[in-house]
Amino acid sequence: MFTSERAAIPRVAAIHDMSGFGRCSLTVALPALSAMGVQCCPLPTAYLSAHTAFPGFTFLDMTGEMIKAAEHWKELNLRFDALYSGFLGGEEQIDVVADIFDSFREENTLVAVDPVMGDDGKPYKTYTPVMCRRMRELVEKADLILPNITEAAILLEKPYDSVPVKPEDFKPWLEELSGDGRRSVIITGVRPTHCRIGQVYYDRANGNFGFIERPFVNRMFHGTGDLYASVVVGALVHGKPLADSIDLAAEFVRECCELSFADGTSSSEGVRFETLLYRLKPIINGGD
Ligand code: PXL
Repeated sequence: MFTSERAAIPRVAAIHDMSGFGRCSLTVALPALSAMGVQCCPLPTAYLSAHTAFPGFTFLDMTGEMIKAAEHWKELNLRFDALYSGFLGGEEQIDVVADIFDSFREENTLVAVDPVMGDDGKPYKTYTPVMCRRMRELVEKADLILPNITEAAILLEKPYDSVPVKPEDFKPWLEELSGDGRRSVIITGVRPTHCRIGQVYYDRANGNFGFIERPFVNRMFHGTGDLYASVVVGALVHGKPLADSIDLAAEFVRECCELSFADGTSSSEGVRFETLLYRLKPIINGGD
């Protein structure tokens, strides 16, 4: 008979879509977390032939299977160090994911919500206004959220053209998104100048606000937010502080973007991270 104790290595439930082509969501979360020495248990929200930026993508909603899989995980008494959600397949999945958080959360479980909804000031094709509004229910349950600037504006119901440029001007946004300091917040895609890109953050563990930046590689690649969030979650479940986890993820994503830009990978294909995956584990083992 199978009994589930805490795993020997950190274990993460990853609740995202599986897109067959375009390197995003589970196709980046799985390899990144595995490379970091973290067991990643996927709970697919939808299967798409390719992500939503490809015209004609197929879409299979997995809500029914998610409910059954979560019930089975409960019967197995599975325990997770982190519950990590991303792109959802439809409105009722907000309730399904909220229930999963409620039933699997333990005292030291990290609930990380990447409130995937859109980019460049626009929601993704499958996201309805109701889904975007209800994403706040998941945010309320999170210990950490990682919106990009578009998603931060949607969550705060602010127009996209009111997104700050200067990192210090994000402080009220971070404060509001943190729910009075209850959760940590990382806002990605902050562009203080057109040749820099970074993340502003609030760390609830110590009350710190910060900004971590890198040179901007001159192309936006799909799925970099998913890769970035996965590395942050992987570092956090290894016990790294938030600021160090952000720095590690920023550096890894920058390297992937640089390589992909140099070899002419198109923005919709996502970054060519495969050849650089080996870098994740030594960074973790190296401590700082
Ligand atoms: O990277 C975010 C994302 C995740 N999943 C799907 C997407 C996108 C962005 O376009 O289409 C299916």
